[in-house]
This record gives sequence, C-alpha cells and structure tokens, in this order.
Amino acid sequence: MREELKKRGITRRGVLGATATGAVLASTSTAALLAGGTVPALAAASAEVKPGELDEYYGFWSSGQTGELRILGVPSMRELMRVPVFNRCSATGWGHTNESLKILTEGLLPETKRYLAAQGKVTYDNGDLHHPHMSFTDGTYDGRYLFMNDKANTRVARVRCDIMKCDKIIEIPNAHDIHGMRPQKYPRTGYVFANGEHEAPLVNDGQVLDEPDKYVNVFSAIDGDEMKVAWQVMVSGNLDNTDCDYQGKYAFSTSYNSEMGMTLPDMMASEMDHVVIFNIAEIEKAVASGDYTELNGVPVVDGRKGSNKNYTRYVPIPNSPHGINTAPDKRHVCIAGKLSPTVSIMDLTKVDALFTDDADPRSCIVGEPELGLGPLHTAYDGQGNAFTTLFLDSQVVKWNIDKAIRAYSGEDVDPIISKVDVQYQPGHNSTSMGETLEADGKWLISMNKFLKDRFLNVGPLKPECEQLIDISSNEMFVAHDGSTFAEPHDSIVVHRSKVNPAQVYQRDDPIWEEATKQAAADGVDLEEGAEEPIRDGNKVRVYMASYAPEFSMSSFTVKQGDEVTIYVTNIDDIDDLTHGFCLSNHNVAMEIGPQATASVTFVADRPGVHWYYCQWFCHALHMEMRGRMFVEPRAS
Ligand code: CUK
Ligand code: CUA
Repeated sequence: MREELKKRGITRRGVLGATATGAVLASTSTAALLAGGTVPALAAASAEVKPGELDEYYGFWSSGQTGELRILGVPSMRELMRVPVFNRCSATGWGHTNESLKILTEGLLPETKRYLAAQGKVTYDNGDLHHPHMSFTDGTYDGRYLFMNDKANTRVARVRCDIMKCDKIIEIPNAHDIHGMRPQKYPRTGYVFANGEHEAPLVNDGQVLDEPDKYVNVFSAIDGDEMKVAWQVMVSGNLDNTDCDYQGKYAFSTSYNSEMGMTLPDMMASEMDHVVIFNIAEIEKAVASGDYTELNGVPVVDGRKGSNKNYTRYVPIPNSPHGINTAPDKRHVCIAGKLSPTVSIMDLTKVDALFTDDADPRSCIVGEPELGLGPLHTAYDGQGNAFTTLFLDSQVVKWNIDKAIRAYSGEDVDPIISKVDVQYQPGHNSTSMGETLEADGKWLISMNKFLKDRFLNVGPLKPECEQLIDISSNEMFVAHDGSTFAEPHDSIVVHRSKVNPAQVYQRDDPIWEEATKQAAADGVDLEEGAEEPIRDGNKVRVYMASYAPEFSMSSFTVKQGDEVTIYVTNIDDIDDLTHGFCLSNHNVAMEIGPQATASVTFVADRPGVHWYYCQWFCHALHMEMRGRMFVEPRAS
C-alpha cells in the first residue's frame, strides 16, 4: 500500500506540472526580477508598532485543528487573545464550565447526543476551524459577530464581538463536514452560507453504503441572528469554498469533485469542475411554495445538476477550483484554479442571464489569466488589483482585474504586476478590510503551510509561517514573519474602528442566565454569595463571590458522593481584574472575568481536605486567594 501511495503521489505532481508548464516559466522570470535585498528594511519600518502603541487593525485568525479563534494585532502580528470555540481550554474552563457546556451541547443533533453518550461524553472535544468571518451591514464589517465553521464535526459557531466569547454553536443536519463559510454581505448578515464538503446519502442511516451515485452534497443557509438553519440545497459535486455578492442576490461555491469520485484518480479525472451559483430569491420562493423535502426540521431544496429549476446554475471551471472571493468592485468574483494555473473571473452582471435566458453558463466568465502554479485564494486592494496565493510556486502574485479581462478578449496586455516569494506554500491570504467595500490596500497576510528553515527548529512538528506583506506599492515586501501553532487557514484584517469590545461584563449578561435563575430559586444574591453550601438531596450548591484577593468562602464542607456545583461571581469591576477558580486534583478550573459569573459541577468523591485557589494572578496577595473544601467520608 505504501509503495502504491508513493507512486500515486508522483502521478499527482505529474498532473500539476502538465497543466501548467507555461506558467512556471512566466512566474520564475518575474520572481527573479523582484529578488532584491535593500527594500525589505524600508517595509519593516512601516510594520513597526512600538511598545505601548496600538495596532491599527484586528486580525481574526482561525486555528484549524486547534479548534479556537485567535485575535492578533496587525501590523505587529502580536497574538492578543485565544477564544476557545470547538476545543477544550484549560485556562478558561471552556468545555467544562456549565455555561460553556450549555453552548457546546444545546445545538447538537439528537443522533450526536446518543453517539456521544455511548462514549461517556456530552460534547465533541475537537474541532477544525477554517474560516472566521465578521457579520456585515451594507457591504462592510459591523462589529456584531464573528462566524466560523468546524469541518471536523459539521458545526458553525458564533462569537460575540462585545465580549469576544462564543455564544452559539449549532451542528448542521443533513450536511457533512462544513468547510467553506461566509456571511451575507448585503443588506446585512442575515444568512451565513456554509458548504458541506463531503458527500453522503441524504438519509445517512446505513441503508445506503457504497453506492456513491446515491450520495449528495448539501449547501446550507443559516440564519445568523437565530443561529438556526433556514434552508438547504442539494447539489452535485463536493462543495469547497463559498462567497456571495454585494447585491444580496447570489451565493456561490467552488466544487472540486464534480466527478463524485471516491478515490484520488477518480476525483481528478475530468478537466473541468464547476462553481455552483445559488439564486437566493428563487430558493426562498421554493421554500415558501413548498418545493422541498423536509429533513431533520430543515427544508431541503433540490438544486442538483439537471434538476432544471432556477435554484442553481453550474459554471464549468478548470480542474479542482478552490478559493472563491468577491471583489470590492461589487462586480467580479475570482475563482482560483488550484490544479489549473488560472484564476477564472466571473462577472456578476452576466449571471442574471444564466437564470432568465438560459444563457451558456460559461458566458459569465470574462477572464481567465494564467498566474502561476497552484492558485488557492485571492484578496483585493480596492484599487482594481487582486492578490492570489500560488501554493506550488510559493509566491503571492499581484495582478490587475481589468487587464486580465482585456487580455481574455484578445488585447495584448499582461495582467501580472508583480510577484513576491513567501516561505513557503501559501494557502489563504487576506488584505486589510479586503473582503469588504472598504478594502484599503495596505497589508496582506500570506498564510503559509510550510515553514522548513524559516525559524529555529523545534522538532519534527513545525509552526506555521504567516507573513505580513506591504502592498501599498506595486512591489510587495515581506515586512514580518509570524509563527503560529496548528494550523490557521484563513484570517480577516479588520480596522479597529469597527470593533469595540467591553472592558468588563454587564451583570445581566445572558451567558450566566441559568446561574441567575438557580440563585434566585435558592434565595441567594450571586454578588453576595451564600454563607453555607445549599443542600438539595445529594446536590450541593456553593455560591461564592470573589474580590481581590479573597473568595467570600474560605472553606465549605460537603459529603463524599455529593454532586457539587460551585458558582463564582467576580465582583471586581475594574478592567483586567480576572479571577480564576481551580480546585486541585478535581479537574476543575475556570476563568471569571470582572463582573462575570461562572459555574462548574463535579462529584466530590475524594474524602479529605482539598484546596481551591485563584489561578489568575490578580493581586499582590494572589497566592493567598485560596480556601479549603472538606469532604466528609461516606459512612461505611
Ligand atoms: S481552505 Cu485551507 S487553504 Cu479550508 Cu479555506 Cu484554502
Ligand atoms: Cu484572584 Cu488571583
């Protein structure tokens, strides 16, 4: 098997090489021209953010298989925060506190709950977060929410930008492995569009197994306010990445396996794959008029190839397109070829005719420049230029959209402006405000998959290398190398004027709604805490306030076998005064932000004296911020 796989690997490179020989020559010569040593120093100065100075942009980063969202400052590339979402976090207690478990479990499908219970679990512990994107109003970021996908366990999550914490996670029924995901840009978000990447039987209960012709792929539109699937569309071919227009009419997804192949050679067999265009108004009409099948509570509309309805159109695109990005000119959409050295430019003003006049689907393609090997994703500067990552060439290419369109119609113009080497093998790129109408053409992030020799060697597992590139002139310069742990795919760079998080929590935040209700039922004020544990059969509730450097209870007593819930309310109300609660040797630890309440439940099954302590360094007497839990042994 090993030998066989190796042989196939060679075949794959053969395929890539064969489709793209011309582009190799073009790209190497441009790269040679641009290899110069003096300019990077200039660029580095513009990226410098001195100690105490604030960055101009927030960078919101995915973390791939780590499962969290990360916040960076751009251009300094300083990592500012990690927001746990699909992972388990030791510091904050995410995945362990009652408040986080509510969010992590309430959106799971009944079938998943059954499966997890059989594993002795209540939620998934892992996630694969690829695409974080902010909510839009009128074509630009509005600072309300960030949405993100989980490819590993078919989920979509939302993070509140006022506190930068996840408040909703839903598992998407009928679809498999949510990959591409983008919020609606206009008039507002609205919908969050999400691609199910892997095909499967629509009712996946074991009746159909190895019969790929009965598999389908499912595109979902999620209501981002309610965090609920509004409708789904069955399509032909895998769904990879997705984006939508600035008019609120269409969403579109790349599809890399129109063959519906189950093996590598089968998936790459045909020269052309496609982009699926979703006609939002027509699909909404189908839902209103009942032209759908309801499955797991969701209306599923049939938009497969040959269904001949006005719900979808399939535009042929060269082999295995990957990234799809709408330009801030509101008109063009770039589709990166991946195995083809081309980027296909779709003109949105020509898409109506595909639906109304049954025009040839390819008639909306108005340009297809050869840019280099392995184009994956495209970003924009708002001045008519595009930046495409070239995975195989390890470069980012800057090119002009208008020139590419003119070249396609026969004019003798070269759309390529310049190329910059990146280290190495870039996937996504993002530009400052580049996926909005306010693209400002200052910075580009190249998110590189391979590090090799770029940083000190830390063993066989290397960090990723994320490079900040100055794009304010035609020649691009790498201004900063950033390292990150596994494995960011995508990022957005948001001007700081769009985001305004709170310094402390509001006491009426819905996150600890259940704690507030339980405390009221127990006659306890969360901010005061209780003098003694409150017993309710073998359930014991302990209410504490924390105020640096003390917990309101310096000890409490329970009985072995009691199910204990500890509620801690941090009544400090100044910024950055976070406390923690860690009960040693009990697998219990959590963050309690200023003015927040957090709770955790466990079974006190270890007789003896156990210390709890604050694990956030909060005061000169932080070490003294501790107390004892006495567990009386079960009477034998
Ligand atoms: S995908 Cu990773 S490089 Cu998941 Cu957006 Cu293209
Ligand atoms: Cu409170 Cu340390």
